[in-house]
Amino acid sequence: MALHLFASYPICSFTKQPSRTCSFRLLKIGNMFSPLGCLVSPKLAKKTIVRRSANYQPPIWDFNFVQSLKSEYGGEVYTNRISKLKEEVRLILLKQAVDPLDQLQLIDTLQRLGLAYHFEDEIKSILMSIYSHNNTGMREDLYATALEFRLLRQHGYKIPQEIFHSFLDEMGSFKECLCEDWEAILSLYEASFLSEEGENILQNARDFTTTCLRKLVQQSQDQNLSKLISHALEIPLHWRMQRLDTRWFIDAYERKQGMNPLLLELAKLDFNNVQMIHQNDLKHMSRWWRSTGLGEKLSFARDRLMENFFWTIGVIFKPQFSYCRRMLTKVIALITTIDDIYDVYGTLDELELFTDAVQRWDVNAVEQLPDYMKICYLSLHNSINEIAFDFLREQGVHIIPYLKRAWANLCKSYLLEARWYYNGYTPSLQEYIDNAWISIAGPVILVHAFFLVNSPISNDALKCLEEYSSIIRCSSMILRLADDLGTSSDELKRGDVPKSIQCYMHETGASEKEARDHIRFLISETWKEMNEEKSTYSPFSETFISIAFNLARMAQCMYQHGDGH
Ligand code: 0FV
Ligand code: MN
Ligand code: MN
Ligand code: MN
Ligand code: MN
Repeated sequence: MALHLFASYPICSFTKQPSRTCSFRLLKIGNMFSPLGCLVSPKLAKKTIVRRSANYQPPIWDFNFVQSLKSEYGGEVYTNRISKLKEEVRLILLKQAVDPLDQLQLIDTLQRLGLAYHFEDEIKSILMSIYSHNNTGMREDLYATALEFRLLRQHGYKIPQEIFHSFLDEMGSFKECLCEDWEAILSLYEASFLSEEGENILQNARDFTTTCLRKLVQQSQDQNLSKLISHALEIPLHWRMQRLDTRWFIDAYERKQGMNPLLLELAKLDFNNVQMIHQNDLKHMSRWWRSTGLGEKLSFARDRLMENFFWTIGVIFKPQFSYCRRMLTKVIALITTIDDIYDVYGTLDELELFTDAVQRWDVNAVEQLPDYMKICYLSLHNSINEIAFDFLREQGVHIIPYLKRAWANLCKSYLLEARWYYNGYTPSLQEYIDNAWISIAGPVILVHAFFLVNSPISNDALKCLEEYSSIIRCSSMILRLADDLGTSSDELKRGDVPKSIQCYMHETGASEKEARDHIRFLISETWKEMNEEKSTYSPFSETFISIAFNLARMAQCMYQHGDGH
Protein backbone atom coordinates (compact mmCIF):
# COMPACT_ATOMS: atom_id res chain seq x y z
CA MET A 1 0.00 0.00 0.00
CA ALA A 2 1.42 3.33 -0.98
CA LEU A 3 0.99 5.93 1.68
CA HIS A 4 1.64 9.50 0.91
CA LEU A 5 2.63 10.79 4.26
CA PHE A 6 5.10 13.15 2.71
CA ALA A 7 2.93 14.57 -0.03
CA SER A 8 4.04 18.15 0.08
CA TYR A 9 7.67 17.50 0.79
CA PRO A 10 10.06 19.32 0.83
CA ILE A 11 8.75 21.29 3.70
CA CYS A 12 11.99 23.01 4.56
CA SER A 13 11.37 25.74 2.05
CA PHE A 14 8.98 27.64 4.26
CA THR A 15 7.36 30.60 2.71
CA LYS A 16 5.67 33.56 4.34
CA GLN A 17 2.56 32.53 6.14
CA PRO A 18 -0.71 33.42 4.43
CA SER A 19 -3.16 36.02 5.59
CA ARG A 20 -4.31 33.77 8.40
CA THR A 21 -1.99 35.76 10.60
CA CYS A 22 -4.02 38.94 10.14
CA SER A 23 -6.63 38.10 12.70
CA PHE A 24 -4.23 37.99 15.52
CA ARG A 25 -2.14 40.96 14.59
CA LEU A 26 -4.90 42.64 16.59
CA LEU A 27 -3.63 40.96 19.71
CA LYS A 28 -0.25 42.55 19.37
CA ILE A 29 1.13 44.14 22.47
CA GLY A 30 3.30 46.76 20.94
CA ASN A 31 5.60 47.37 18.08
CA MET A 32 7.41 44.26 17.04
CA PHE A 33 10.79 45.91 17.09
CA SER A 34 10.56 48.06 20.15
CA PRO A 35 12.15 46.53 23.20
CA LEU A 36 9.43 44.52 24.86
CA GLY A 37 9.31 46.64 27.95
CA CYS A 38 5.85 45.31 28.59
CA LEU A 39 7.36 42.14 29.92
CA VAL A 40 9.37 43.99 32.45
CA SER A 41 6.49 46.24 33.35
CA PRO A 42 4.16 43.94 35.24
CA LYS A 43 1.24 46.33 34.98
CA LEU A 44 0.85 45.97 31.24
CA ALA A 45 1.93 42.38 31.23
CA LYS A 46 -0.69 41.35 33.74
CA LYS A 47 -3.45 43.02 31.84
CA THR A 48 -2.78 41.73 28.38
CA ILE A 49 -0.95 38.48 28.57
CA VAL A 50 -2.71 35.32 29.60
CA ARG A 51 -0.20 32.56 29.64
CA ARG A 52 -0.97 28.88 29.64
CA SER A 53 0.56 26.45 32.06
CA ALA A 54 1.35 22.80 31.59
CA ASN A 55 1.72 22.42 35.33
CA TYR A 56 4.89 20.43 34.92
CA GLN A 57 6.09 18.92 38.16
CA PRO A 58 9.64 19.34 39.47
CA PRO A 59 12.17 16.76 38.33
CA ILE A 60 12.18 13.43 40.16
CA TRP A 61 15.93 13.04 39.60
CA ASP A 62 17.49 15.27 42.20
CA PHE A 63 20.76 16.96 41.23
CA ASN A 64 22.63 15.73 44.30
CA PHE A 65 21.36 12.24 43.81
CA VAL A 66 22.61 12.18 40.23
CA GLN A 67 25.98 13.52 41.33
CA SER A 68 26.22 10.82 43.99
CA LEU A 69 25.98 7.96 41.49
CA LYS A 70 29.01 5.72 41.74
CA SER A 71 30.05 2.53 40.09
CA GLU A 72 32.87 0.14 40.77
CA TYR A 73 32.64 -1.52 37.39
CA GLY A 74 35.37 0.55 35.80
CA GLY A 75 37.97 -1.01 38.09
CA GLU A 76 40.82 -3.07 36.75
CA VAL A 77 39.54 -6.36 38.15
CA TYR A 78 36.38 -5.97 36.12
CA THR A 79 37.91 -4.70 32.92
CA ASN A 80 40.47 -7.53 32.95
CA ARG A 81 37.75 -10.08 33.46
CA ILE A 82 35.73 -8.53 30.63
CA SER A 83 38.71 -8.71 28.26
CA LYS A 84 39.31 -12.35 29.13
CA LEU A 85 35.66 -13.31 28.69
CA LYS A 86 35.51 -11.44 25.40
CA GLU A 87 38.33 -13.55 24.02
CA GLU A 88 36.61 -16.74 25.14
CA VAL A 89 33.38 -15.72 23.51
CA ARG A 90 35.26 -14.77 20.35
CA LEU A 91 36.65 -18.29 20.22
CA ILE A 92 33.19 -19.80 20.61
CA LEU A 93 31.97 -17.57 17.82
CA LEU A 94 34.79 -18.45 15.46
CA LYS A 95 35.63 -22.05 16.33
CA GLN A 96 32.91 -23.76 18.30
CA ALA A 97 29.84 -22.61 16.48
CA VAL A 98 30.22 -24.13 13.04
CA ASP A 99 26.73 -25.22 12.12
CA PRO A 100 24.96 -22.20 10.55
CA LEU A 101 22.00 -22.50 12.89
CA ASP A 102 24.30 -22.50 15.92
CA GLN A 103 26.05 -19.48 14.53
CA LEU A 104 22.80 -17.63 13.96
CA GLN A 105 21.54 -18.42 17.43
CA LEU A 106 24.76 -17.27 18.99
CA ILE A 107 24.68 -14.01 17.05
CA ASP A 108 21.08 -13.45 18.08
CA THR A 109 21.95 -14.11 21.72
CA LEU A 110 24.95 -11.78 21.58
CA GLN A 111 22.79 -9.05 20.10
CA ARG A 112 20.11 -9.44 22.72
CA LEU A 113 22.63 -9.53 25.55
CA GLY A 114 23.98 -6.21 24.29
CA LEU A 115 27.34 -7.76 23.42
CA ALA A 116 27.31 -7.79 19.65
CA TYR A 117 29.20 -4.51 19.42
CA HIS A 118 32.34 -6.28 20.65
CA PHE A 119 32.22 -8.75 17.76
CA GLU A 120 31.08 -6.70 14.80
CA ASP A 121 33.71 -7.94 12.36
CA GLU A 122 33.25 -11.58 13.32
CA ILE A 123 29.49 -11.30 13.04
CA LYS A 124 29.74 -9.58 9.67
CA SER A 125 31.93 -12.27 8.21
CA ILE A 126 29.78 -15.11 9.54
CA LEU A 127 26.64 -13.55 8.10
CA MET A 128 28.39 -12.91 4.83
CA SER A 129 29.28 -16.57 4.63
CA ILE A 130 25.77 -17.68 5.54
CA TYR A 131 24.36 -15.32 2.94
CA SER A 132 26.61 -16.64 0.20
CA HIS A 133 25.57 -20.23 0.96
CA ASN A 134 21.96 -19.19 1.31
CA ASN A 135 19.81 -21.60 -0.66
CA THR A 136 16.59 -20.40 -2.10
CA GLY A 137 15.19 -23.91 -2.41
CA MET A 138 12.60 -25.58 -0.22
CA ARG A 139 12.86 -24.75 3.44
CA GLU A 140 11.69 -27.09 6.16
CA ASP A 141 12.72 -25.48 9.41
CA LEU A 142 10.60 -22.40 10.01
CA TYR A 143 12.47 -21.39 13.15
CA ALA A 144 15.84 -21.43 11.39
CA THR A 145 14.54 -19.82 8.22
CA ALA A 146 12.94 -16.93 10.08
CA LEU A 147 16.00 -16.39 12.24
CA GLU A 148 18.27 -16.34 9.21
CA PHE A 149 15.91 -14.01 7.38
CA ARG A 150 15.73 -11.58 10.27
CA LEU A 151 19.44 -11.42 10.95
CA LEU A 152 20.38 -11.12 7.30
CA ARG A 153 17.88 -8.34 6.64
CA GLN A 154 18.89 -6.59 9.80
CA HIS A 155 22.42 -6.51 8.46
CA GLY A 156 21.42 -5.14 5.10
CA TYR A 157 21.20 -8.26 2.94
CA LYS A 158 18.52 -8.57 0.32
CA ILE A 159 16.54 -11.69 1.18
CA PRO A 160 13.21 -12.12 -0.59
CA GLN A 161 10.07 -12.77 1.41
CA GLU A 162 9.50 -15.78 -0.86
CA ILE A 163 11.94 -17.68 1.35
CA PHE A 164 8.80 -18.53 3.34
CA HIS A 165 6.98 -20.12 0.40
CA SER A 166 7.18 -23.67 1.61
CA PHE A 167 5.28 -22.75 4.78
CA LEU A 168 2.24 -21.53 2.88
CA ASP A 169 -0.79 -23.61 1.90
CA GLU A 170 -2.46 -23.57 -1.53
CA MET A 171 -4.40 -20.45 -0.56
CA GLY A 172 -1.21 -18.57 0.29
CA SER A 173 -1.87 -18.63 4.05
CA PHE A 174 0.58 -19.92 6.60
CA LYS A 175 -0.23 -23.54 7.46
CA GLU A 176 -2.27 -23.77 10.65
CA CYS A 177 -0.23 -26.68 12.00
CA LEU A 178 2.80 -24.37 12.32
CA CYS A 179 1.10 -22.72 15.25
CA GLU A 180 2.09 -25.61 17.51
CA ASP A 181 5.79 -24.82 17.43
CA TRP A 182 6.00 -21.68 19.52
CA GLU A 183 9.70 -21.09 18.92
CA ALA A 184 9.15 -21.11 15.19
CA ILE A 185 6.14 -18.84 15.48
CA LEU A 186 7.99 -16.39 17.68
CA SER A 187 10.92 -16.44 15.28
CA LEU A 188 8.61 -15.72 12.34
CA TYR A 189 6.82 -13.00 14.28
CA GLU A 190 10.05 -11.13 14.96
CA ALA A 191 11.20 -11.62 11.37
CA SER A 192 7.96 -10.22 9.97
CA PHE A 193 8.82 -6.75 11.29
CA LEU A 194 11.73 -6.52 8.88
CA SER A 195 9.22 -6.16 6.06
CA GLU A 196 9.18 -3.49 3.41
CA GLU A 197 6.20 -1.83 1.74
CA GLY A 198 3.84 -4.17 -0.08
CA GLU A 199 5.38 -7.43 1.13
CA ASN A 200 2.19 -9.33 1.67
CA ILE A 201 3.69 -12.65 2.74
CA LEU A 202 5.37 -10.88 5.62
CA GLN A 203 2.21 -8.98 6.49
CA ASN A 204 0.37 -12.31 6.56
CA ALA A 205 3.15 -13.69 8.71
CA ARG A 206 2.71 -10.85 11.15
CA ASP A 207 -1.05 -11.29 11.39
CA PHE A 208 -0.84 -15.06 11.60
CA THR A 209 1.86 -15.19 14.25
CA THR A 210 0.26 -12.45 16.33
CA THR A 211 -2.95 -14.47 16.52
CA CYS A 212 -1.05 -17.68 17.33
CA LEU A 213 1.04 -16.03 20.02
CA ARG A 214 -1.98 -14.47 21.70
CA LYS A 215 -3.56 -17.92 21.90
CA LEU A 216 -0.36 -19.46 23.18
CA VAL A 217 -0.07 -16.94 26.00
CA GLN A 218 -3.61 -17.67 27.11
CA GLN A 219 -3.11 -21.42 27.11
CA SER A 220 0.46 -21.69 28.31
CA GLN A 221 1.23 -23.09 31.77
CA ASP A 222 4.89 -22.30 31.33
CA GLN A 223 5.71 -18.99 32.99
CA ASN A 224 8.99 -18.38 31.22
CA LEU A 225 7.39 -19.03 27.88
CA SER A 226 4.49 -16.70 28.66
CA LYS A 227 6.90 -13.96 29.66
CA LEU A 228 8.87 -14.29 26.46
CA ILE A 229 5.79 -14.18 24.30
CA SER A 230 4.04 -11.35 26.14
CA HIS A 231 7.22 -9.32 25.90
CA ALA A 232 7.37 -9.91 22.15
CA LEU A 233 3.71 -9.07 21.66
CA GLU A 234 4.07 -5.84 23.58
CA ILE A 235 6.72 -4.48 21.21
CA PRO A 236 8.57 -6.56 18.61
CA LEU A 237 12.32 -6.82 18.87
CA HIS A 238 12.97 -4.72 15.78
CA TRP A 239 11.07 -1.80 17.35
CA ARG A 240 12.59 -2.03 20.81
CA MET A 241 14.89 0.34 22.64
CA GLN A 242 18.00 -1.79 22.83
CA ARG A 243 19.52 -1.04 26.21
CA LEU A 244 16.34 -1.65 28.16
CA ASP A 245 15.78 -4.82 26.22
CA THR A 246 19.31 -5.92 27.02
CA ARG A 247 18.59 -5.47 30.72
CA TRP A 248 15.38 -7.45 30.36
CA PHE A 249 16.97 -10.19 28.30
CA ILE A 250 19.87 -10.75 30.69
CA ASP A 251 17.29 -11.90 33.25
CA ALA A 252 15.43 -13.97 30.68
CA TYR A 253 18.65 -15.59 29.53
CA GLU A 254 19.62 -16.49 33.06
CA ARG A 255 16.42 -18.53 33.35
CA LYS A 256 16.90 -20.23 30.01
CA GLN A 257 17.72 -23.93 29.96
CA GLY A 258 21.10 -24.65 28.45
CA MET A 259 22.30 -21.06 28.64
CA ASN A 260 26.02 -20.42 28.51
CA PRO A 261 27.30 -19.08 31.87
CA LEU A 262 30.25 -17.37 30.20
CA LEU A 263 27.95 -15.31 28.02
CA LEU A 264 25.81 -14.47 31.00
CA GLU A 265 28.75 -13.33 33.08
CA LEU A 266 30.14 -11.21 30.27
CA ALA A 267 26.73 -9.68 29.62
CA LYS A 268 26.32 -8.63 33.23
CA LEU A 269 29.81 -7.22 33.59
CA ASP A 270 29.63 -5.41 30.30
CA PHE A 271 26.22 -3.96 31.04
CA ASN A 272 27.46 -2.56 34.33
CA ASN A 273 30.64 -1.29 32.76
CA VAL A 274 28.74 0.53 30.03
CA GLN A 275 26.30 1.85 32.59
CA MET A 276 29.18 3.41 34.48
CA ILE A 277 30.15 5.32 31.35
CA HIS A 278 26.54 6.44 30.94
CA GLN A 279 26.48 7.58 34.56
CA ASN A 280 29.54 9.71 33.98
CA ASP A 281 27.92 11.25 30.91
CA LEU A 282 24.81 11.94 32.93
CA LYS A 283 26.69 13.53 35.83
CA HIS A 284 28.59 15.74 33.44
CA MET A 285 25.45 16.88 31.64
CA SER A 286 23.54 17.38 34.83
CA ARG A 287 26.20 19.91 35.87
CA TRP A 288 25.96 21.56 32.49
CA TRP A 289 22.20 21.85 32.77
CA ARG A 290 22.48 23.41 36.19
CA SER A 291 25.03 25.88 34.86
CA THR A 292 22.60 27.08 32.19
CA GLY A 293 20.08 28.09 34.85
CA LEU A 294 17.27 27.24 32.44
CA GLY A 295 15.61 24.71 34.72
CA GLU A 296 15.27 27.27 37.49
CA LYS A 297 14.65 30.44 35.56
CA LEU A 298 12.09 29.10 33.13
CA SER A 299 9.76 27.56 35.65
CA PHE A 300 7.04 26.98 33.06
CA ALA A 301 9.25 24.59 31.09
CA ARG A 302 10.10 20.95 31.67
CA ASP A 303 13.09 20.48 33.93
CA ARG A 304 13.97 16.99 32.73
CA LEU A 305 17.67 16.57 32.34
CA MET A 306 17.69 12.88 33.23
CA GLU A 307 14.89 12.11 30.79
CA ASN A 308 16.59 14.14 28.06
CA PHE A 309 19.76 12.19 28.66
CA PHE A 310 17.87 8.91 28.61
CA TRP A 311 16.85 9.58 25.00
CA THR A 312 20.49 9.64 24.03
CA ILE A 313 21.10 6.18 25.48
CA GLY A 314 18.30 4.86 23.34
CA VAL A 315 19.79 6.57 20.33
CA ILE A 316 23.43 5.55 20.77
CA PHE A 317 24.51 3.44 23.74
CA LYS A 318 27.99 2.30 22.73
CA PRO A 319 30.60 3.43 25.24
CA GLN A 320 32.82 5.24 22.74
CA PHE A 321 30.08 7.73 21.83
CA SER A 322 30.08 9.76 25.03
CA TYR A 323 30.65 13.01 23.17
CA CYS A 324 27.66 12.37 20.95
CA ARG A 325 25.42 11.51 23.91
CA ARG A 326 26.53 14.56 25.80
CA MET A 327 25.98 17.01 22.98
CA LEU A 328 22.67 15.41 22.06
CA THR A 329 21.58 15.81 25.66
CA LYS A 330 22.14 19.53 25.25
CA VAL A 331 20.24 19.55 21.99
CA ILE A 332 17.27 17.68 23.47
CA ALA A 333 17.22 19.81 26.61
CA LEU A 334 17.10 22.91 24.44
CA ILE A 335 14.40 21.41 22.25
CA THR A 336 12.26 20.61 25.28
CA THR A 337 12.64 24.11 26.67
CA ILE A 338 11.98 25.89 23.40
CA ASP A 339 9.03 23.62 22.65
CA ASP A 340 7.48 24.66 25.96
CA ILE A 341 8.05 28.31 25.14
CA TYR A 342 6.09 27.86 21.93
CA ASP A 343 3.43 25.51 23.30
CA VAL A 344 2.86 26.83 26.73
CA TYR A 345 4.29 30.18 27.70
CA GLY A 346 5.06 32.46 24.79
CA THR A 347 2.66 34.92 23.24
CA LEU A 348 2.38 34.87 19.51
CA ASP A 349 4.32 38.12 19.19
CA GLU A 350 7.14 36.82 21.31
CA LEU A 351 7.21 33.63 19.29
CA GLU A 352 7.53 35.56 16.06
CA LEU A 353 10.47 37.45 17.52
CA PHE A 354 12.13 34.28 18.68
CA THR A 355 11.65 32.59 15.33
CA ASP A 356 13.15 35.58 13.61
CA ALA A 357 16.11 35.60 15.98
CA VAL A 358 16.82 31.93 15.36
CA GLN A 359 16.65 32.44 11.61
CA ARG A 360 19.11 35.30 11.84
CA TRP A 361 21.45 33.26 14.06
CA ASP A 362 22.99 36.49 15.18
CA VAL A 363 23.91 37.07 18.76
CA ASN A 364 22.69 40.66 18.45
CA ALA A 365 19.21 39.35 17.87
CA VAL A 366 19.03 38.77 21.60
CA GLU A 367 18.26 42.47 21.99
CA GLN A 368 14.85 42.09 20.45
CA LEU A 369 13.78 39.38 22.87
CA PRO A 370 12.01 39.54 26.23
CA ASP A 371 14.19 38.58 29.18
CA TYR A 372 13.00 35.04 29.61
CA MET A 373 13.77 34.37 25.97
CA LYS A 374 17.17 36.04 26.10
CA ILE A 375 18.65 33.41 28.37
CA CYS A 376 17.24 30.61 26.29
CA TYR A 377 18.37 32.15 23.03
CA LEU A 378 21.91 32.74 24.24
CA SER A 379 22.08 29.28 25.69
CA LEU A 380 21.01 27.87 22.33
CA HIS A 381 23.47 30.03 20.50
CA ASN A 382 26.37 29.15 22.78
CA SER A 383 25.69 25.43 22.89
CA ILE A 384 25.22 24.96 19.18
CA ASN A 385 28.09 27.23 18.20
CA GLU A 386 30.29 25.27 20.57
CA ILE A 387 29.40 22.03 18.81
CA ALA A 388 30.23 23.71 15.51
CA PHE A 389 33.47 25.01 16.96
CA ASP A 390 34.53 21.54 18.10
CA PHE A 391 33.81 20.25 14.63
CA LEU A 392 35.73 23.01 12.92
CA ARG A 393 38.69 22.41 15.18
CA GLU A 394 38.65 18.63 14.72
CA GLN A 395 37.58 18.27 11.11
CA GLY A 396 38.14 21.66 9.55
CA VAL A 397 34.58 21.96 8.27
CA HIS A 398 32.24 24.85 9.04
CA ILE A 399 28.87 23.36 9.93
CA ILE A 400 26.91 26.23 11.43
CA PRO A 401 24.86 26.61 8.24
CA TYR A 402 23.56 23.04 8.65
CA LEU A 403 22.86 23.35 12.34
CA LYS A 404 21.20 26.75 12.27
CA ARG A 405 19.03 25.76 9.35
CA ALA A 406 17.72 22.79 11.29
CA TRP A 407 16.85 25.04 14.24
CA ALA A 408 15.25 27.64 11.98
CA ASN A 409 13.09 24.98 10.33
CA LEU A 410 12.08 23.71 13.75
CA CYS A 411 11.11 27.14 15.02
CA LYS A 412 9.17 27.90 11.85
CA SER A 413 7.23 24.69 12.28
CA TYR A 414 6.58 25.57 15.94
CA LEU A 415 5.37 29.00 14.90
CA LEU A 416 2.96 27.56 12.36
CA GLU A 417 1.45 25.36 15.07
CA ALA A 418 1.17 28.36 17.35
CA ARG A 419 -0.67 30.26 14.63
CA TRP A 420 -3.02 27.34 14.16
CA TYR A 421 -3.63 27.27 17.87
CA TYR A 422 -4.39 30.97 18.22
CA ASN A 423 -6.59 30.77 15.17
CA GLY A 424 -8.54 27.77 16.40
CA TYR A 425 -7.64 26.05 13.17
CA THR A 426 -7.73 22.28 12.71
CA PRO A 427 -5.65 21.18 9.72
CA SER A 428 -6.29 18.04 7.71
CA LEU A 429 -4.16 15.10 8.77
CA GLN A 430 -1.92 15.62 5.75
CA GLU A 431 -1.46 19.31 6.38
CA TYR A 432 -0.70 18.57 10.02
CA ILE A 433 1.81 15.83 9.21
CA ASP A 434 3.64 17.91 6.61
CA ASN A 435 4.60 20.21 9.44
CA ALA A 436 4.59 17.88 12.42
CA TRP A 437 7.42 15.58 11.39
CA ILE A 438 9.56 18.69 11.59
CA SER A 439 8.01 20.13 14.76
CA ILE A 440 8.82 16.95 16.69
CA ALA A 441 12.48 17.90 16.22
CA GLY A 442 13.57 14.61 14.69
CA PRO A 443 15.48 16.46 11.95
CA VAL A 444 17.24 18.67 14.50
CA ILE A 445 18.34 15.67 16.51
CA LEU A 446 19.47 13.74 13.45
CA VAL A 447 21.29 16.63 11.80
CA HIS A 448 23.30 17.19 14.97
CA ALA A 449 23.87 13.47 15.48
CA PHE A 450 25.22 13.26 11.96
CA PHE A 451 28.08 15.57 12.89
CA LEU A 452 28.59 14.15 16.37
CA VAL A 453 29.57 10.57 15.54
CA ASN A 454 32.80 11.25 13.75
CA SER A 455 31.99 9.29 10.63
CA PRO A 456 33.58 10.46 7.40
CA ILE A 457 31.44 13.08 5.70
CA SER A 458 30.81 12.87 1.98
CA ASN A 459 29.11 15.42 -0.25
CA ASP A 460 26.43 12.84 -1.02
CA ALA A 461 25.70 12.44 2.65
CA LEU A 462 25.59 16.19 3.21
CA LYS A 463 23.15 16.55 0.37
CA CYS A 464 20.84 13.87 1.80
CA LEU A 465 21.14 15.54 5.17
CA GLU A 466 20.13 18.90 3.75
CA GLU A 467 17.20 17.42 1.92
CA TYR A 468 16.04 15.57 5.01
CA SER A 469 16.12 12.39 2.97
CA SER A 470 13.84 9.42 3.50
CA ILE A 471 15.47 7.94 6.58
CA ILE A 472 15.33 11.28 8.39
CA ARG A 473 11.70 11.76 7.44
CA CYS A 474 10.65 8.25 8.42
CA SER A 475 12.40 8.32 11.76
CA SER A 476 10.94 11.75 12.55
CA MET A 477 7.49 10.63 11.45
CA ILE A 478 7.49 7.67 13.83
CA LEU A 479 8.73 9.96 16.58
CA ARG A 480 5.90 12.38 15.92
CA LEU A 481 3.14 9.80 15.68
CA ALA A 482 4.33 7.93 18.78
CA ASP A 483 4.54 11.25 20.64
CA ASP A 484 1.00 12.11 19.62
CA LEU A 485 -0.29 8.75 20.86
CA GLY A 486 1.37 9.38 24.21
CA THR A 487 0.98 13.10 24.79
CA SER A 488 -1.95 14.56 22.86
CA SER A 489 -4.61 13.95 25.52
CA ASP A 490 -2.75 16.14 28.02
CA GLU A 491 -1.79 18.64 25.37
CA LEU A 492 -5.37 19.15 24.38
CA LYS A 493 -6.50 19.61 27.96
CA ARG A 494 -4.06 22.43 28.62
CA GLY A 495 -4.55 24.01 25.20
CA ASP A 496 -2.41 23.07 22.22
CA VAL A 497 -2.92 22.45 18.52
CA PRO A 498 -4.93 19.39 17.59
CA LYS A 499 -2.48 16.55 17.02
CA SER A 500 -2.64 13.74 14.45
CA ILE A 501 -5.36 11.84 16.30
CA GLN A 502 -7.63 14.87 16.54
CA CYS A 503 -6.92 15.99 12.98
CA TYR A 504 -7.89 12.56 11.72
CA MET A 505 -11.06 12.50 13.85
CA HIS A 506 -11.98 15.97 12.65
CA GLU A 507 -11.38 15.07 9.04
CA THR A 508 -13.06 11.67 8.93
CA GLY A 509 -15.48 11.62 11.83
CA ALA A 510 -13.67 8.63 13.25
CA SER A 511 -13.83 7.78 16.94
CA GLU A 512 -10.74 8.31 19.08
CA LYS A 513 -10.10 4.58 19.14
CA GLU A 514 -10.32 4.35 15.35
CA ALA A 515 -8.04 7.34 15.02
CA ARG A 516 -5.47 5.80 17.35
CA ASP A 517 -5.60 2.56 15.38
CA HIS A 518 -5.04 4.54 12.21
CA ILE A 519 -2.02 6.31 13.69
CA ARG A 520 -0.60 2.94 14.78
CA PHE A 521 -1.13 1.71 11.24
CA LEU A 522 0.77 4.72 9.90
CA ILE A 523 3.63 4.01 12.30
CA SER A 524 3.79 0.47 11.08
CA GLU A 525 3.79 1.51 7.41
CA THR A 526 6.47 4.09 8.09
CA TRP A 527 8.62 1.38 9.63
CA LYS A 528 8.31 -0.58 6.40
CA GLU A 529 9.48 2.41 4.43
CA MET A 530 12.36 2.96 6.80
CA ASN A 531 13.36 -0.70 6.55
CA GLU A 532 14.11 -0.13 2.88
CA GLU A 533 16.99 2.06 4.00
CA LYS A 534 18.79 -1.08 5.13
CA SER A 535 18.74 -2.80 1.79
CA THR A 536 19.28 0.12 -0.59
CA TYR A 537 22.39 2.19 -1.09
CA SER A 538 22.79 5.00 1.40
CA PRO A 539 25.51 7.62 1.65
CA PHE A 540 25.04 7.58 5.43
CA SER A 541 27.29 5.60 7.74
CA GLU A 542 25.95 2.51 9.50
CA THR A 543 26.25 4.42 12.74
CA PHE A 544 24.04 7.22 11.50
CA ILE A 545 21.48 4.80 10.10
CA SER A 546 21.32 3.01 13.41
CA ILE A 547 20.82 6.34 15.18
CA ALA A 548 17.84 7.10 12.97
CA PHE A 549 16.32 3.67 13.62
CA ASN A 550 17.02 3.98 17.31
CA LEU A 551 15.34 7.35 17.55
CA ALA A 552 12.13 5.76 16.31
CA ARG A 553 12.60 2.89 18.76
CA MET A 554 13.21 5.29 21.59
CA ALA A 555 10.00 7.13 20.81
CA GLN A 556 8.02 3.94 21.00
CA CYS A 557 9.66 3.20 24.32
CA MET A 558 9.16 6.65 25.78
CA TYR A 559 5.50 6.91 24.85
CA GLN A 560 4.54 3.28 25.33
CA HIS A 561 2.55 4.04 28.46
CA GLY A 562 1.66 7.70 27.91
CA ASP A 563 4.12 10.55 28.31
CA GLY A 564 7.30 8.96 29.63
CA HIS A 565 9.03 12.27 29.36
C1 0FV B 1 8.23 16.29 22.97
O1 0FV B 1 7.37 16.95 23.79
C2 0FV B 1 9.55 16.70 23.34
F1 0FV B 1 9.88 17.92 23.04
C3 0FV B 1 10.39 15.91 23.99
C4 0FV B 1 10.00 14.57 24.49
C5 0FV B 1 11.76 16.35 24.25
C6 0FV B 1 12.73 15.60 23.48
C7 0FV B 1 12.35 15.56 22.11
C8 0FV B 1 12.67 14.64 21.30
C9 0FV B 1 13.72 13.63 21.56
C10 0FV B 1 11.92 14.59 20.08
P1 0FV B 1 5.91 17.39 23.30
O2 0FV B 1 5.01 16.21 23.32
O3 0FV B 1 5.51 18.58 24.06
O4 0FV B 1 6.21 17.80 21.78
P2 0FV B 1 5.12 18.47 20.81
O5 0FV B 1 5.82 18.59 19.50
O6 0FV B 1 3.96 17.53 20.76
O7 0FV B 1 4.78 19.77 21.39
MN1 MN C 1 4.96 20.47 23.40
MN1 MN D 1 5.22 21.64 20.34
MN1 MN E 1 3.37 16.01 22.01
MN1 MN F 1 9.11 3.19 -0.79
